[in-house]
Formats: sequence, structure tokens, C-alpha cells
Amino acid sequence: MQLYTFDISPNGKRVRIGAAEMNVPLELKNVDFQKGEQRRPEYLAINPVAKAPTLTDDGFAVWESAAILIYLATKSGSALYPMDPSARGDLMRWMFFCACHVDPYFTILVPERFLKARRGLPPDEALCAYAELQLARFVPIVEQQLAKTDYIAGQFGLADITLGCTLELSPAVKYDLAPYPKVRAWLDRLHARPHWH
Ligand SMILES: N[C@@H](CCC(=O)N[C@@H](CS)C(=O)NCC(=O)O)C(=O)O
Repeated sequence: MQLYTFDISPNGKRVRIGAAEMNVPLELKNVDFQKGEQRRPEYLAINPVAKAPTLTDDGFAVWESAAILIYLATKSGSALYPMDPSARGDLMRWMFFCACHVDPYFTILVPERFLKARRGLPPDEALCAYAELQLARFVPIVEQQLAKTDYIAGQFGLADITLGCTLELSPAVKYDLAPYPKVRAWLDRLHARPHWH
């Protein structure tokens, strides 16, 4: 299987970590966004959204990092995506929560506070304030959950990988995790895992 991504992609990192945790070997294929490779016809043929990552498996292509993780876990029968319907429902709820209520606001903060800063440009403060306002509603939910359990859905699983790869961006985008000690301790636990790099 091939994973098309680039080195600093957080969504690509989710898949790299997940595959390593599941002992699934992947051939990494670099998509050079600086050269616009994501818009080349051969890449658009496997991912019309022109984003990374994309997984290919014997002619089948899947994109959206959470979907790729579920595909790999289903194929490998990994316990990171449990078979039990309640455990799976619990895990899926947190993966959708991440995609719907956390990722969109980091997707604002990354370009505004990280990418623009690298080019010496100021962030759009109104946009950042909107993202912060939304996160102030949703990150406390993660904190509450982690007050009850060491990992998001009880045992370490795919939801830790998706949420972790987003929330660990907090320092880079100047999102203050000081009010969330359980989230910080959980990120430390994730960072101590051998494949988390
Ligand atoms: N929801 C998608 C997000 C994919 C995404 O935004 N990827 C970023 C890299 S981490 C990207 O390709 N950005 C370039 C762009 O938006 O043009 C996923 O989870 O895979």
C-alpha cells in the first residue's frame, strides 16, 4: 500500500502513526505541494480534493485520514478499531467529534497563525477569535472525558490518533492548553508511544 503525503502534514502523520501501531507497512510517496504536485492529473485521479493524505491499495484509493485509518484497521483486524458495537460506536463518536468540532478550527489557526507567520504576515484576528470561541466550547469536552479515562475511548485507539495529531498542534498555533491539564497529560502519554513521531 502506498501513502501519498508530505513530511509535515498532520493528517498524513495520523496515518503513519496508525499504520505503525497496527504493524501495517506503507510505502511513503511524497506529494510536493510547493511544486503543485497535488494538482497534477495523476494525483487528482486518486484524490479529486487535491489534499493529503491519500492511500492506494492495489488500484483502490481512499482519502480522508480518518477513513484511511478505519480502512487499515478493518483490513488488519486491529484492536485500535474494536469489533464490539458499543466500543466501536464510542470510538466513532470521538472520531466524528474531532472531524466536526475540532479539526475545522485548527484548520483556521494553522494557516492564520503558523503558515502566515512563516511568511511574516499578520493573522486575521477576527477569524482566529472565531476559531478560539468555538474551541472554547469543544476542547472542555475532551478535558472532561480525559478526567474519566486515560485514553479517549477507554483503551488507546484511532480516536486518540486523530484528536492527538490535531491538539498537539496547539503550541504551533498559539492555542493555550493551560486550562486543560488532562489534555496535556494525555498528549504526553501519546508522545511517549514509540511510533508517535
Ligand atoms: N479532512 C482531511 C484534511 C486533509 C488536509 O487538509 N490535508 C492538508 C495537509 S495536513 C492539505 O492537504 N492541505 C493543503 C490544501 O488544503 O490545499 C483529512 O483528514 O485527510
